[in-house]
Amino acid sequence: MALGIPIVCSDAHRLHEPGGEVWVGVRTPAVEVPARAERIRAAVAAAGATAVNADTHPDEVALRFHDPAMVAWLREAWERWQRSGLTEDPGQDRVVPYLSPHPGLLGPLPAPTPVAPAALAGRWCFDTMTLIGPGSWEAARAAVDAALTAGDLVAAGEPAAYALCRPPGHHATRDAYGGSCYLNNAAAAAGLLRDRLDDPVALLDIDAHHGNGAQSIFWTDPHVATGSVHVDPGAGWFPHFLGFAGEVGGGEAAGSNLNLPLAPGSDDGPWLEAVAELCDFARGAGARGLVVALGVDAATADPESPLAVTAAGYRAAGELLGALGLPTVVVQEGGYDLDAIGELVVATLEGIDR
Ligand code: SP5
Ligand code: ZN
Repeated sequence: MALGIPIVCSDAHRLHEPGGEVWVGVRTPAVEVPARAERIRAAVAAAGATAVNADTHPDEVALRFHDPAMVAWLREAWERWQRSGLTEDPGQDRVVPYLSPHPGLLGPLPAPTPVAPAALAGRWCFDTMTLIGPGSWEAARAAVDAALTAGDLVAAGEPAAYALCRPPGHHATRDAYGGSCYLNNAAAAAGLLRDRLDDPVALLDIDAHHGNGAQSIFWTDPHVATGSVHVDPGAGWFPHFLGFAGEVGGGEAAGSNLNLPLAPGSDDGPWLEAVAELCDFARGAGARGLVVALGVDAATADPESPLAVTAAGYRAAGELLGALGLPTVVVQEGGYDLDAIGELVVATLEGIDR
């Protein structure tokens, strides 16, 4: 039977060619490449999904969860980088930071906005792996449109919709980008559902890495319950500084964030127990709508994580999430094993669609 969940895409993702990632000072090949979205798109099309083009949404809706100064930087970064001559001397063809306003550097002083593009990159980017090139902004902005278009479909009565977002978004916070993410696509979808359906909504992140962006954006927001299952940052995994079980949300939203870190090597058993716990958490929060941040990098052969989830595991996760019976927007996050990601996404969506 054909996959009944519509898939929202934008060809603008192709404009974003990270061109590499700087890891421990070495420029290594990019893993967040255009072929990812092309492979997923081919697989969902083969599964019979109806494709919908992303509609442009106004900035007030698409960028509401981000600091306007960071957005201004993302929009202008490539142009300013080029104009400052850095592409010629020293010959860096992507925007990369070289220093950051480390809390230990600033002490009690606020971070001023620097003028040098290389310093601005460090002001807004929290790692060295998230490069900006000529079409990165257009692609990142279009990825938010894809998430919002999927949200529109669900708000209009579609039981579930899938946004094939690229670049991904779940590591982007209100005022920092990183982890191959620039704008938080899933947060935008959660904001739309929160406005158009009844409160509260749940945002559950099953990417192999902690969904630090939504955790941070909704930290004190009791209307969006956030949960994430991921490889334990305490065992040495990205994002290293966040994703621990003790992070539960703040202020009147205390208890509205749930982190479920797993040991490296965890397979379907513990991972699905954690997904079931996330579903119980969403039920307990009284969620009326659901956003799933779907990274398929927890899969066993993925080069970016040590989790060992199978395609059957992803299908079962889809069934658990679908059994919540909530209007659901699925947003693509990570997943880097090009030969597997199409099948993994289809398995998850078929599980939800059951
Ligand atoms: C969206 C998403 O899944 N972002 C994940 C970013 C995590 N990247 C961590 C990379 C750590 C270094 N890996 C070595 C790769 C060398 N190219
Ligand atoms: Zn990931």
